[in-house]
Amino acid sequence: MRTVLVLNGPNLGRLGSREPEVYGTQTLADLERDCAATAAELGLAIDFRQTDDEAQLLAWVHEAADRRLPIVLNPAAFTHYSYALHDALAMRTAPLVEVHLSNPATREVFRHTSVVASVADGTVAGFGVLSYQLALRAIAALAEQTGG
Ligand code: CA2
Repeated sequence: MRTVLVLNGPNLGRLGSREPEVYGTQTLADLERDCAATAAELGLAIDFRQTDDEAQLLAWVHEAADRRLPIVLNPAAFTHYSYALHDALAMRTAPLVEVHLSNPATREVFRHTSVVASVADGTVAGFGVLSYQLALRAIAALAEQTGG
């Protein structure tokens, strides 16, 4: 069964504790369960991870490149300024979908820039937990197209 890395950046471990009007009421553990259920429907397995550490996130992106694993990535605030993350993702060897719970385009101006978007196959934003489900569907379709 194809494994998809579902990677989550800084502060997402705090989901469900604050700003429910922006990020919803689900915790990260709820989100992981939801992604696992969607992945199972699609015949995929997920490896779901979260870190507040940029170096750790880069190491996981390198691991994905070495293992040819597709990625669903919520880079959180790194989205907006991490050129190191951009460069690491540019070395990817399998599909990549950027995902956001909120719609950054409707929020503060600093969130309107993504340094990840240009190296991703696509972006899903603004649908809460559904953003992750749609991203997994996109990964399944891309993996099928590319024979992966
Ligand atoms: O909408 C998203 O998924 C974001 O990637 C979330 C990031 C934000 O910096 C991006 O602009 C958009 C922030 C995640 C912070 O997570 C929190 C979780 C619980 C309470 C407060 C923040």
